[in-house]
Amino acid sequence: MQLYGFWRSSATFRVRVALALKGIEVSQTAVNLEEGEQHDPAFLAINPQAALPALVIPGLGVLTQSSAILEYLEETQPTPALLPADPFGRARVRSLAGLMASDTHPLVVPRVRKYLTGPGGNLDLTAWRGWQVTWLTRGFQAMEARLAGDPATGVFCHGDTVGMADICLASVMAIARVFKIEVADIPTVDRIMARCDALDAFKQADPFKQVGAPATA
Ligand SMILES: N[C@@H](CCC(=O)N[C@@H](CS)C(=O)NCC(=O)O)C(=O)O
Repeated sequence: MQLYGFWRSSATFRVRVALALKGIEVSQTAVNLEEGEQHDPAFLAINPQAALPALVIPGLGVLTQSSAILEYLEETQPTPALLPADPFGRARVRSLAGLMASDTHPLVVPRVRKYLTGPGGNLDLTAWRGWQVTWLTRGFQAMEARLAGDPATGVFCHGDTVGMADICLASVMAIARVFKIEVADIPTVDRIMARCDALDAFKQADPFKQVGAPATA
């Protein structure tokens, strides 16, 4: 399989972690979002949405959208499981994952920055920073409120096994760290992040360890 990604792409981070947890090896190709390579005709032929990640599966085709890719990996290689066995637990994990990957991350992607700092919004860099801080903070605070005090929360977001919700939480934290944005008073999130940070799969997916990343944070 061939994974198209970028060092600081949060959505690609999710796929990298899932692949590593499941022990699946892929070749990786960098598409430089800073230089607009997602709009190159060669990449648009792979993903007309001009977004990362894209996973090319030989003999089958291209998968885009990190959540669809995670679900595909889960179905084709069920162990270790990234979703719990019971339907309510699975829905809870998908809901937490969606809070991060569907409702928080899309607000800070390059195309939104480009639109809001361009004629669409005329934000200067300070105002853009305020936008990033606002939406990342609200996302993490909502996650904290969901996780804290819920008996279903354990060492990780759902029980004591790492899963899809942890991957999505860590993927948004990864870009918050790249942007150097810290959110205070989210102790449950911080506790779970410390457990994720200690796992090899998350260490390997660290944006700063990817090809093309700057040497230091
Ligand atoms: N919902 C998509 C998000 C895809 C997405 O927006 N990816 C970002 C990188 S994390 C991207 O390629 N952005 C390009 C742009 O905004 O121009 C997913 O989870 O795969």
